[in-house]
Amino acid sequence: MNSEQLAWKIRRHGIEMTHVSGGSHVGAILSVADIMAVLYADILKYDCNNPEWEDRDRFILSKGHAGASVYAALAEEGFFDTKELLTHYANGSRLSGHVSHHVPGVDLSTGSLGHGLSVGTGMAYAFKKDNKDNKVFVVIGDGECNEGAVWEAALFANHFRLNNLVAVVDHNHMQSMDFNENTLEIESLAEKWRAFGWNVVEIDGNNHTELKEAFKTVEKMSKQESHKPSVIVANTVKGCGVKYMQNDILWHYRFPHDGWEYDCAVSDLHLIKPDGVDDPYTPNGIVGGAKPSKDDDIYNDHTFSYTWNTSYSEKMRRVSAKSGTDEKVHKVTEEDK
Ligand SMILES: Cc1ncc(C[n+]2csc(CCOP(=O)(O)OP(=O)(O)O)c2C)c(N)n1
Ligand SMILES: [Mg+2]
Repeated sequence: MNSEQLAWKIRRHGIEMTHVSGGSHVGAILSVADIMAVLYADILKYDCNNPEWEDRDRFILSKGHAGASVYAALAEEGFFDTKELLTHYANGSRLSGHVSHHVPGVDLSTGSLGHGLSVGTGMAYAFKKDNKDNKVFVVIGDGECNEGAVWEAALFANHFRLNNLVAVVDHNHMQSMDFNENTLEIESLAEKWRAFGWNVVEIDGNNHTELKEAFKTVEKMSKQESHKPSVIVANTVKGCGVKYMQNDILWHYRFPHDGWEYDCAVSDLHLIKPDGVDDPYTPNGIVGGAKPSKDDDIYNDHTFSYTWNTSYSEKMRRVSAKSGTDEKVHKVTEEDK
C-alpha cells in the first residue's frame, strides 16, 4: 500500500474507531494521518512478523492521544488483524485509548504528554554508545511543546550530537481547548528548534511529496559534520480530511455521533479516496446520508477563549476560527474585538 492509500485507511479507521467507541481525539488522528502513513509506508525499518527485531528503527508517537492512528497503521501493515481495531477503548482491549506498548510494534506507551522525546533521545544515545545505526523517530504535538521536558530533551540531543534522532512536530496550531497562540505563545516554533541546535525543515505536513522530501533532506543533513539531530516542523490542519472538523477545536474531544456527524465524515472521506483502496465499513460510502440542519452546531468557534471564558483578555486571544465557514484560521482583527 502506498502512503496516500495508507493515510486514507488511517483516516477511515480513525472515524470508525472513535464513532464506535465514543472515544476522543479524532481531530488529532486526522491531523497526523499523513505523517504516520509516510513513516510506515516509506521511512521506518520494521518487520511486522518480528516486531522486536533488533535492527528495527524505533518509533514513538509521543502525542499518544492519537493512538488510533498508530494502531491503524500497524494493523494495515500486518502487525495484527484490522478487525481488532474496533475494540479500541473497549474494556479488556489491548488497544487502549492512548498508545500502549502491549500492542505489537509499539515501543513505548504514551499519553502523558512531554515524555516521548526524552525517551527517544535516550534510545538514540544508547544506539550511539553501542555503535548501532538504528534510527529513532518521535512524533510530538505542537501543544505538547508547552512541556518543559521537550526542551530539556532537545538540549541533550544537540549536546550529544544525536544525528540518529528525527523529531516530527505535528504543527496543527491547536491543542485541546484552543489555538496554541491563545494558550501559550510558541511561535516561531521552527526558530526555537534552530536555537536549540537542531537541523530544521518546515513543510506542509498533510502533503506526502513534501513529507517524503523532508525525510530525505534530514537524512542528508544528519550526515553533515555537525551531527545535529533533526526536526521536521510539519504544518498540518487539525481534522484534515473532514471539512466540518477542520480547525474546529470541538473535535479534539467530541466523537462523530450517529446521524449527520458520522454520515458527513464518511462522505467527505469518500470524496478523497485514492484508487486501489477499499472501505471495510461502508464500501460504497454513504448514499443519501443525513445532513446538518441550520440549528446544528457546525462551523462555530468553540475555542475556550471565545466561548467559555469571556473575560479572557483579548490581548492573549491572538487567533480565532472564522465562524460560519470552514475557512482556515485567521488572526484576531479589530473587528473581532
Ligand atoms: C501531561 C499531560 N497534560 C495534559 C494532557 C491532556 N491533553 C490531551 S491531548 C492535549 C492537547 C495536546 O495538544 P497537541 O500536542 O497540540 O496535540 P494535537 O491534538 O493538537 O495533535 C492535552 C492537553 C495530557 N495528555 N498529558
Ligand atoms: Mg496541536
